Amino acid sequence: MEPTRNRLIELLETSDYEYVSGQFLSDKLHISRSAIWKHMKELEKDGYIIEGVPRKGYRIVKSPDKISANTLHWGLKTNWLGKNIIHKPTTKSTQLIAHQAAQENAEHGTVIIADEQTEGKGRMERRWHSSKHKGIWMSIILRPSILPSAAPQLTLLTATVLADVITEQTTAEAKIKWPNDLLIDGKKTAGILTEMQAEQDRIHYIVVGIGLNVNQTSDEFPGIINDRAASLKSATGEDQPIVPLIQQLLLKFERSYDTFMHHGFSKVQTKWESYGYRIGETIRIRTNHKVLEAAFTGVAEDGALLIETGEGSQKIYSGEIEWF
Ligand code: BTX
Repeated sequence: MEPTRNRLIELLETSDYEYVSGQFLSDKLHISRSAIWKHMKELEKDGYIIEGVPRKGYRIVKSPDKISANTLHWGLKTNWLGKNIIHKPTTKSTQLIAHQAAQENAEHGTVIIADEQTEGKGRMERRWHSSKHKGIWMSIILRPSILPSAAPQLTLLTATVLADVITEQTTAEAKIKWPNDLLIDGKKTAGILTEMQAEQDRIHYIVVGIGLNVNQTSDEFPGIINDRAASLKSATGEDQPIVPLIQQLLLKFERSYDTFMHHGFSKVQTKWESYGYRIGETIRIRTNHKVLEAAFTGVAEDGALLIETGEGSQKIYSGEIEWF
């Protein structure tokens, strides 16, 4: 990110669409007025519409709905998340870049985001379709001082953040299907991939990958997932501006993460359960050695699925669930 340009955007933003004089900007930024003008031209390349009026100054008329480190920083209200943003127009997978950056000591809260991924990753080597400009494809680097065994809690936390953002920013109703599918009207709208580098009792870093379908129309998904996938647009019929959505997601994530680090998991757990898909219903679970029929009652601290059978409460860590 260009620090001067970012500061320039901040100064223009605090003026709340009023004109800011070239002299004021040049005093604040310690650069000449012609340098200010050059920065304005660069911002226009980023998609900003800027009005410059002699003797009045400059004002931002419209900020672009195009992802870049600048557009994301403008109006981002977080304290630590996304202070460092790496934006790629196209990449294989933001997870790969995040791992590389984390190994090169990228700071806690670094965000890697792409317009398009050519080899987006799901869990267990599955693919995640990430078409150009149609969704939020991003990875967050975190360095929490928690035990590796608590890492699944962060995945559950991320799911609740996504559910909150979808519910608050759109007319759609989000549900979380265990473990981490975000559904709208029963169709997968977002996925989360959490990966970490850790020793037995210490996490070096965690990469939380978030894929959220935003502006695909229902016929834009590949054939095999067409009837099982949704986007915010396909669910609501409305185009969603992507930059404010990312900013909201980052802000909510930061708040929820801070609460989690200071006060523990219980809030996340309650929230997860309030969004839980078919919670309270009877499910059939096929594990390695048996098939169980039980009531799905919630999630445990370690991310396990909680069920209630005739013999009491049980935790399930992996298995195929059939919903009736
Ligand atoms: P998952 O394993 O739960 O879901 C993958 C499955 O979901 C696929 O096998 C396919 O059936 C279906 N699917 C694939 N693409 C989509 C899509 N766009 N919408 C709905 N369903 C789909 C979920 O894995 C974890 C996804 C994380 C994606 C993020 S994007 C940023 C980061 N970078 C990266 O490479 N992955 C993460």
